[in-house]
Amino acid sequence: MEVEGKRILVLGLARTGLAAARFLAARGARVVGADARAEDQMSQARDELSRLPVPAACHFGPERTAWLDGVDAVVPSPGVPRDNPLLVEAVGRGTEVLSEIELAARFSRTPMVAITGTNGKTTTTRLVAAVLEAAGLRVFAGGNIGRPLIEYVDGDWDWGVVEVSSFQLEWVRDFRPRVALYLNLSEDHLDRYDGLSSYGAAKARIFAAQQPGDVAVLNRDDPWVWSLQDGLDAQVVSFGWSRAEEGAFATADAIVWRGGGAEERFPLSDVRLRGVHNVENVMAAVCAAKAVGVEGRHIRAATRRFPGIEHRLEFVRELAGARYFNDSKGTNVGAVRKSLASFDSPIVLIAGGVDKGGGYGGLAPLIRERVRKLILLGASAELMKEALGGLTDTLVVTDLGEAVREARAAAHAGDVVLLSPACSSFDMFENYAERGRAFKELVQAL
Ligand code: UMA
Repeated sequence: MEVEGKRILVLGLARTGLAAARFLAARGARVVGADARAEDQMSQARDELSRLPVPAACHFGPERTAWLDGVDAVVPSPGVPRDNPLLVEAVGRGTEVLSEIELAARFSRTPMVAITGTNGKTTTTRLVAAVLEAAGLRVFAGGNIGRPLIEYVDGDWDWGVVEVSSFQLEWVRDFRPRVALYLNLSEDHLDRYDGLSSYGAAKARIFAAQQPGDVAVLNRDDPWVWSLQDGLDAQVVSFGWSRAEEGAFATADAIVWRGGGAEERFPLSDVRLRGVHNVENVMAAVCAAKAVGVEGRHIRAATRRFPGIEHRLEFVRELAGARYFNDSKGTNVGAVRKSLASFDSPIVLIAGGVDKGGGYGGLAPLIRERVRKLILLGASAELMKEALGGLTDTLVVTDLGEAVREARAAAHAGDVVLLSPACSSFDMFENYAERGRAFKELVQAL
């Protein structure tokens, strides 16, 4: 793709937009930056764009279609929905729209393992990167995980491991991961998609540009994901709980890999990650590592060392016999179900935040069975109370500090206190990481 001299509208000026603008300007594009937020909230972005080699024009506030005049292409941030008026207008005018992931793919020569799915993406991405590193490869882990993919295009890498969200995959065409993983699909982001199928289909674009010789890793136990197998050009490799002739499966004490007539075992006693969902993540990582050609001993070594990731079932401390866990990244019902299922002890659960529109009924059996007390906060508190309040002792609180104090009062020795919100954080925090850090500070201060 040639961008020199092209006028490119970068829509959304946070992490992705600023990284894309820097990348494009360094290649001689004339960047136009735009963000729906008011100018007085965007001084940092504006200053940064004014220092580019070719200083960018900027627009702030409510979108105006005139911003598209003379524009050759639009690069929207993941947070910009498809029905944004500028994107609708751009498509109508025949102006190319491409995500930052697509832009990176057009310039990058690094082979990539890409990972999508509703849950487990970050853990699997970090673990695959750790395994590849253990094998002596020069690897980056980027994308939805934090640093935009575009920032890695110029590096000297053997492999890239990229976490990709449905949002990032909405506008890809030539993004061709050599190994692509689709871990699972459950309800999430239904405030942006009109149903599970359109959300799942956005994620399935991870396979769109794959070719024979590439590898598609699918979860055999997820009917929606498994149904994709027939339409793929890549070689399908699968993981799941039941025995299989090819791919990965789990027994009571090991993950077994079968491929090319050979079999290898990875004892579960070597896996530090807790929870059944993490066995699935490790199975997926084994499939990816094998597709890259990594030897079993490196997989075992990296898995043994891998401690898990921050904000995902992260142990914080033990106090008066109760163990406190930060699961701020549990932002949807599917994730919280897996987290609740990971403990045998009674749980004091802190949940709530911004509702994503999928309903909370899926939590009911586990709440009834395992949750001693349910403490709700944030914009979704009343909705969650309606759906789940009758199943256990339930309390609505005004902030996270009160939630933590109430949880301490309710917890018995041997219990687990778990922040696992089933919602996003934007009503009270900048993001899930800030929420998780706030929780940890409050718990440490008890
Ligand atoms: N904006 C507009 N118009 C709109 C919508 C947003 O101008 O219609 C502007 C906002 O005012 C804001 C900017 O766009 O200034 C925000 O863009 P963004 O939300 O895409 O934020 P980034 O900082 O660029 O972060 C994005 C991902 N965010 C989302 O997908 C919402 C980050 O994933 C990702 O780490 C980052 O790119 C780097 O790749 C976060 C996330 O929540 C972790 N992801 C979701 C998830 O994991 O569930 C998908």
